[in-house]
Amino acid sequence: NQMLAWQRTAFHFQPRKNWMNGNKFSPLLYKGWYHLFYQYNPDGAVWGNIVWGHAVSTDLIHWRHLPIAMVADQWYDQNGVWTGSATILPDGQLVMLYTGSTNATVQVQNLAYPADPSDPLLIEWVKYPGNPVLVPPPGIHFKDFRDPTTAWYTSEGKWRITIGSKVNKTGISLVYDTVDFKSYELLDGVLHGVPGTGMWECVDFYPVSRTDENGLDTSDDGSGVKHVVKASLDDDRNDYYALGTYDGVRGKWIPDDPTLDVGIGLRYDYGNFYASKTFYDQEKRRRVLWGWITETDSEAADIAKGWASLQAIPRTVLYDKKTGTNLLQWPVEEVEKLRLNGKSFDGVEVKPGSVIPLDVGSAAQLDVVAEFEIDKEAKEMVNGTDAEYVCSTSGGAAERGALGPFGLLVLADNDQSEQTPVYFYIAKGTDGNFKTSFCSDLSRSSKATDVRKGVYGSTVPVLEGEKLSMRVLVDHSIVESFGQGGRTCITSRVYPTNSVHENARLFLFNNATDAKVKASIRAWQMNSANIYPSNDSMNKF
Ligand code: DQQ
Repeated sequence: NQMLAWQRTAFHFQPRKNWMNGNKFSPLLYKGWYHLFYQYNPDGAVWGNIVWGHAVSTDLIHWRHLPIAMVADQWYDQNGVWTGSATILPDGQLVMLYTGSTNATVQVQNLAYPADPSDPLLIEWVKYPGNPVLVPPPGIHFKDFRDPTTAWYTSEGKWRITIGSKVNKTGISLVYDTVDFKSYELLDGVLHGVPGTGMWECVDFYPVSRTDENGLDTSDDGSGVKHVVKASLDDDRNDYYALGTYDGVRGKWIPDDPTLDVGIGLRYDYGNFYASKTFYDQEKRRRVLWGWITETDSEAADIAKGWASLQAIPRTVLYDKKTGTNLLQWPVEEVEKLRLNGKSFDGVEVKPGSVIPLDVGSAAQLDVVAEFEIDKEAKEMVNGTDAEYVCSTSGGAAERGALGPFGLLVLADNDQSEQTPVYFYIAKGTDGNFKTSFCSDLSRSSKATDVRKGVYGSTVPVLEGEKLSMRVLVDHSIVESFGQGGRTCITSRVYPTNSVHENARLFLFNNATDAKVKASIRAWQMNSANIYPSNDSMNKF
């Protein structure tokens, strides 16, 4: 379908055709290759017939597709080879646990391993003859038991995993210990649970350092460490995380702030970002987060274009030492290799109610870093109000306040009849405190009528003396936005009909009524990533 062809992205990972969803198991680095195994429907552009698609990379940007790694060929995975996680043992051995949906649609956990551990491409997989290794325990519904995590080491010298589930409306994470990945012991109680959050999918559990700039191996523990619990909520299809403390003796985790618990507090991303997973990159000593970006057009459109969904640019994840309340997510540094034709615009004054074009050439593939300083006087003059500004219920970039919105218009055409604003909005409360929101408004992103067009976003912590900053990656039908160094992130799918390819432009805008802002921008066009078919010669890498 010619008309829809441009929606394919240039530097985000996607299969050549058909449906893809979350990561099959945590992506991992094995003998110098990053592996992505993903949920794939070989027969169509909608969910179903799930097998493992497989691709490899040496830099997380350029990929080579490999043959399907595992198909549904056993009674214990006949209805789908679902999400799982890999664990690399101290001797370098790789073990994999994954969820199978059985011939009776019971969710069970299975063990698999590489047929040839010396093959860095991990082409062939073997399923353990004793599968399944875990079935739903008493009290757990047979369809509520899935997505085992990477294992971590306990002080008793065992391996521990957690698996998402629910009891009534309480989302929970069950904990098992094992020594051989074949037999397991269910611990009393749960790692964590939160009432009202429903089924927890793709649970992730990992340490972050409170002191260092590097990521940590999943088994790292100790006083300089905090632990993150993340759950993908099946009910609202968003990924929520919380920071807390892990008690390894009891196998329990406690949130730092119960009002910001898993599923009721922070999200990795306030746009479309689901079923994400992290892994520890032992070579670059970083923790890398991968998320799945869904379509927000209609299923009919997906079938017409013959494919659905992409993977977000992998992000490094760190604890934010400055705020102490959130993670920092940032596109992996390798993406910067794609930058071309850098342009700078320094100290541009953007008056209230104005739009300024930024001449960067065609703007359908961009990496933009922008810094904003808001006029101090306007901030001092403004009156505080009781009303909270909430991106999702606001009037978007068209709703004017004294101190916002201001930011960038991406994927806009010349007259901005199509545009996707990414912006800050500052509001003063009656207590005199300022609160900054970071939002993306899709209401005018497309003239098409069968696409979702909300206003996405959330508040973003801004500390005394900090300028406001954002980074935006634009890739045809994806806009990934990182506010304040990655404290708040928004990934959007947008489906412009006119502001495509050469017609796509970049603008600065300020729709505040009172405040002038001064903006400094660096923008690069982005090269396309190479995503090779599996039968191409390997030396193209
Ligand atoms: N999709 C998988 C499940 C997982 C869900 C099946 C996440 O394993 O819970 O395709 O989207």
